[in-house]
Amino acid sequence: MTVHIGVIGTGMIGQDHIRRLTDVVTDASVVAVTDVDAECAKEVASGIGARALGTGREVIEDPRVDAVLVTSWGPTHAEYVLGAIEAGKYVFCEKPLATTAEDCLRIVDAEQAYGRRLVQVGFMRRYDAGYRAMKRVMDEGKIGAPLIMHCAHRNATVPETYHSEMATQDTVIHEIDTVRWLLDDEIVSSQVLTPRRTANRFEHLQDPQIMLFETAAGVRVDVEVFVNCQYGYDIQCETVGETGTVRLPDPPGIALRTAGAVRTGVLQDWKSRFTDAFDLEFVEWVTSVRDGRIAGPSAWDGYAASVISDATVEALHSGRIVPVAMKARPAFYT
Ligand code: NAD
Ligand code: ISE
Repeated sequence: MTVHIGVIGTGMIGQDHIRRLTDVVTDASVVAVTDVDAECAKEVASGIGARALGTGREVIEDPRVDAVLVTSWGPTHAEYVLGAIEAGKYVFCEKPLATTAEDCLRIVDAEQAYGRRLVQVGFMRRYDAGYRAMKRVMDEGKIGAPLIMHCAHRNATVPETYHSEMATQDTVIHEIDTVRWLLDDEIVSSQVLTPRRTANRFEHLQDPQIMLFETAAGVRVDVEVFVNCQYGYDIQCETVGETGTVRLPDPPGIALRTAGAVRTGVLQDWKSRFTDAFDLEFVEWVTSVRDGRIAGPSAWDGYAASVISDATVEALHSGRIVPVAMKARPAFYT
């Protein structure tokens, strides 16, 4: 059975996901798209033989659409995800699920009222081969109980529109989800340290930042976020356990030996670093929609990431350790 998908938001990642749904995933077909930039939507639609519709609501309500992909700007996500739930349709929403914890909770409540899972959130690192291998080793107890995690999230540069809060809301939100998933534990407090700022940044930005999380089990996690590191896109993660450590592998690359040196390239952006993860994320999502059994990152994971992100932004502003005020997880999401 082919899963017919409607896409809301045909910008950068929307176009990338449409390409993978068209060229990589079998049994999926993008049949309708929309964007507030109608010309862009038309152009994308004509490239794949889909219909360009006027609004997100029209896409959700289109009877040919089995499942909705939301890749518009963050503040518009909640309206579309809630609309899809109301229509009883599966919905994949790029991160963030919503830009406020309150809206995330409305989605969680609406999904529970509907009675089964419809929502998946785009935390694609859970589909990365390296992270999956790390999780396997940790789940098998090969390093004993986890005690400490060290993470780094480095981007080569960011535009002037990027502000200090986005280091958490847009960037470290991926580590927030990955840490919760790898440890199968909850983050209970957050602190932000602000080192000397790089000269290679726009004036308003605190860059780099160091985030310190504590989990319910007492694991301490440090995340360095450095979004103007200049040299490339670099994601690091290591767990220290009672009897060993496990580290995320670097992406494979050739080692070029020449002129008295060994050189290995560093990828330049998240798109190339996580291509395979994004591909697998959509292969698995389409299969789960076809089978009526959504299993990827849930609306609850979207809510949890949002609450932890809020605590971290508060910690940045206050300089204090901020407790995470999260509701109890409903049985629906266990
Ligand atoms: P973008 O600006 O390139 O594209 C967003 C598109 O949404 C634009 O074309 C815009 O016109 C359209 N849009 C805005 N409001 C709309 C509305 N109400 N209805 C329909 N269309 C609307 O942005 P992007 O980089 O593609 O990011 C989109 C989303 O994907 C963001 O939430 C972002 O955080 C997320 N994202 C996730 C990852 C990841 O690694 N998982 C990477 C990049 C972006
Ligand atoms: C971007 O929005 C993403 O989601 C990328 O995965 C992340 O690495 C980058 O820092 C964000 O800006």
